[in-house]
Amino acid sequence: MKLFYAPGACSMGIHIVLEEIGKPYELSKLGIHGGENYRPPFSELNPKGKVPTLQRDDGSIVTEFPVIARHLAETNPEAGLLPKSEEAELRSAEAMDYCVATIHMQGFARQFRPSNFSSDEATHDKVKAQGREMAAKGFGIMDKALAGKDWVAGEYSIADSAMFYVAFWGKRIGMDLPPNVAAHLGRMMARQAVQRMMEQEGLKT
Ligand SMILES: N[C@@H](CCC(=O)N[C@@H](CS)C(=O)NCC(=O)O)C(=O)O
Repeated sequence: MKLFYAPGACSMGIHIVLEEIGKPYELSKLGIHGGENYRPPFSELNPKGKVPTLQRDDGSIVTEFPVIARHLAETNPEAGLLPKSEEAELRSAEAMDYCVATIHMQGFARQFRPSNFSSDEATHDKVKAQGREMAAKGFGIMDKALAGKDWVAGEYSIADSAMFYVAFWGKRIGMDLPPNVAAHLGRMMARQAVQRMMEQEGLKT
């Protein structure tokens, strides 16, 4: 099993899942800012040019954060990364999808890569501001979902890794995280799997 990642990118969440599972795996670092992800050999493995990318032991490739996270949790049931009740599993999937597809891909993507949303450079500040607003709204929604809970779905699950990376980004760019989201980030930072991921990716809090 090999994870293609970029330090501090959304692949952090899958890196955490692999550390929680605790079985041996390889890491392969990609320079996504220099475009290594769009050049061979990586582009031949994953033409989408994105991290996280998981290469399984038979050489096959799995992409898309929620799909990789779910696949790892399902194939390693002893790690207990999927909630036991059907309702909690539904809430875990719902939260993970919202963190990845909305908070990340709509909110943060506008802030980090405004040129993907508008080719007119004059509008980029506006695009970034709109992205910040979307991410803030997303944190507000997740704050309510986390009320009275330690973890997104009640018990710890793969959704917490997705919540972690968007909140980590929010803090890093100076956004005010609402209290339940900030407390969740603190709980995640205290987990050994997260600390190992941070150390391996060379990240500081
Ligand atoms: N839909 C993908 C999104 C992955 C994604 O956007 N990854 C970013 C890093 S956070 C990336 O690889 N960016 C490189 C690029 O777009 O050039 C997923 O869920 O895995």
